[in-house]
Amino acid sequence: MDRRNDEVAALLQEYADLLAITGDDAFKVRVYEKAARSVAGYAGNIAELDADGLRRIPNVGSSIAGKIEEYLRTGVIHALEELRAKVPAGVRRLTTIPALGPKKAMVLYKELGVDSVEALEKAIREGRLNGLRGFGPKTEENLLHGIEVMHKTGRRVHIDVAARVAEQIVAELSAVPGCDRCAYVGSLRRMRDTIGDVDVLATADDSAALMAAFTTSPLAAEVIASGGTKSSIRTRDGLQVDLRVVPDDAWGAALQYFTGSKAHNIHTRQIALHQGLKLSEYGLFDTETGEKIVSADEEEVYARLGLPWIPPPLREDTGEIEAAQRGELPDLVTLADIKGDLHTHTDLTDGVASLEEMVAAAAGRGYAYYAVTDHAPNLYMQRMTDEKALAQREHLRKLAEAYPDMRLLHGTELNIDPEGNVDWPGEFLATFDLCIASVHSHFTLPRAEMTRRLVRACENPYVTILGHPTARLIGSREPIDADWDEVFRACARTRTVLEIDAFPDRLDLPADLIRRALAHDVLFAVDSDAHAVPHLDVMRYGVGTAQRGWLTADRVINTWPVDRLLEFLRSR
Ligand code: DGT
Ligand code: CA
Ligand code: CA
Ligand code: ZN
Repeated sequence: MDRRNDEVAALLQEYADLLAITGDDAFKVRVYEKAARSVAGYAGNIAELDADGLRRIPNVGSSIAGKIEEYLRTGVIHALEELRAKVPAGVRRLTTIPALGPKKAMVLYKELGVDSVEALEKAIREGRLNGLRGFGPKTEENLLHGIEVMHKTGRRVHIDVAARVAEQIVAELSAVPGCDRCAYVGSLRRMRDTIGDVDVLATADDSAALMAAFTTSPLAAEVIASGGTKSSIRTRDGLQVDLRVVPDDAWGAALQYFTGSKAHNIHTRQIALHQGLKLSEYGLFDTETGEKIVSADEEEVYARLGLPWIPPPLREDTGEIEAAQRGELPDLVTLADIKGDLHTHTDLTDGVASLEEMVAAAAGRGYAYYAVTDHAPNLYMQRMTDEKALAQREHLRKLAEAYPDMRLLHGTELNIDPEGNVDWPGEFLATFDLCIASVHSHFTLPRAEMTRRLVRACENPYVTILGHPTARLIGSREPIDADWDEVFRACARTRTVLEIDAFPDRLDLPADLIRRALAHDVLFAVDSDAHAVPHLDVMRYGVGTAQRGWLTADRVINTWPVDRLLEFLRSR
C-alpha cells in the first residue's frame, strides 16, 4: 500500500495554520502542529493502521485519529474543508508578509475583502486602510516595506549563502574588544537545508560596542532595528541577520533557546516546568524562588533537565527528546569521520578544474581515497567518449604515483534513462572502479514508472551508488515523485548505496528521506559532487544533512578505511 504519511501530515499542518488564522486558541493550534510532525516522522505506513493503531502514534489523540481515518476512507476531512471555505488561499499567503499576523490578515479580508498580496498593496495605495482599527500610517508603511521585501526575497537562502554571512559576522564581532563569546544559532546551527534568517548570539560586558560593530558591518546594507540587546540588519542579498547580546551567566540557556527549533524548545520547556524550572531566552530559573540558575554551557542546561546534550541537527522534536530520555541518541557521523570523496568532476566534462588540480586539493584535505566520476556519453552536451574516459584513467594511474597516501579511483556518473538503463555496455562499466547512476532528465514520469526506473538502476550490477536520488534543485526544481520505500527496499536488496549529495542546492537525499531509508537497512555515501576546487568544502553540508537524518558513521561507506571500501567495491 502507498505510504500516505506525508500527505496526511501536510493536511494536519494546513489545519493548524487555518485554526491560527481564524483565531482558534493557540493550544489547539499546537496540538495539530505536533500531530503533523509525528505523522510525518512515523516509521510505519499510517494507511495500514486502524483507529487504535493511529491513536498509538505520539501526539495523535482520538479526535485527530478520527480525522485521519476519515481522510483515508473518504479522501476528505470535513472540518478542514469547512475551514478552507472560510479562508481563501490568498489570505493565507498574506500572513507570510513580515509585520502581518493572522489576526490582522483576517481583519483585512473581512473588512475590505483583501484576499491577496496584490489586493493589499492596492488597498494601501488607494488609502482604503485609513480609519481601519489597528492600522495606523506606521503600520501601512511597515506593510508596504514587508511586501517589497517579500517580493525581493520571498524565498529562503541556500545554507552556504547563510553560512558565509554568519561566519563573517561572528568573526567581526569576536574581534570587538570586550566580546566574550559569539556563535551563530537558529536553523543554520541545526544545519537545515534552507535558512530563513541568520541568528547570532553573543555575550559582552559592553553590549553597545558590539551593537555598533554589528550595525556598521560591511555586510549591513540596511539596519532593520537597533537596540541594547537585539538588533537586525539586512545584507545586500536581502538576507536578515539578528544579533542578541545576553549576560554571560545566561549563555548556555540562550544558546539552547535560540538554536531552536521552536518545537524542540516547547518540548524542553515543558520538561523544565515538570521539574519546577522555567527555561526561557533569559535563562534557566527556579520557578518558586525566581533564582537564576547559572548555565555556562548547553550541557548544563540539558543535564538540569535530566537529558544528555542533544546535537543541534536533531533538535526538531521528531523523537530526539524521547531518544535522549531512553539514552538512545545516535552517535552521529561527523566531518572528521569522512575519509574520502566518491563523486567529483573535472574539466573533462562540466567541471572547471583539471584532474591535477582536483586531486592535489583532495590530497590537501588529507583524504585516504578520492574518486573522479565525470559524466557519461548520454549526457550529450558533455561530449564524453570511450577514448576520453580511457585516457583519463591512464592519466589518473600515472598521477597516483605522486600520491602514495591517497588511493585514486576511476569512476563515472551514468545517466539513468526513462526505462532505468544507463550509458555504456556492461563490459565497459566493469572496467571502472566505481559507477554512480543519476537522473538527469525526464523528471516528471508518473510515480509508478519513476519507481520502476530507479529500481532497475539499482538492479544493474555495475551501479554502486544512486546519485542525488530525488534530483531536486532547492528553489528551482521539485524532487521527482517515486515510491521511496520501494526504492529503498531495492537498495537494501541489491546493496546499492544511496548518495547524500552535499552540494548546497541539492542536499539530496534530503534528511527526512534519509531517516526513512535508515529503517530499510541501506548504506549511504556523502559526496561533494564538486565541479571546482572550492566545492570540495561543501562536504560539511552533506554531513549536516546526514546528521539531520540521524546517520551514524558505520552506515556511511566513505567513513570506512580504504581497505574496507575497496573490498566493498570489489564485491559488487
Ligand atoms: P529560520 O530562520 O526560518 O530558518 O528558522 P529558525 O529556527 O532560525 O527560526 P527563527 O530565526 O525564527 O528563530 C530562531 C530560534 O529562536 C528558533 O529556532 C527558536 C527560537 N524561537 C523563535 N521564536 C520562538 C518562539 O516563539 N518560541 C520558542 N520557544 N522559541 C522561539
Ligand atoms: Ca533563523
Ligand atoms: Ca531570527
Ligand atoms: Zn549529477
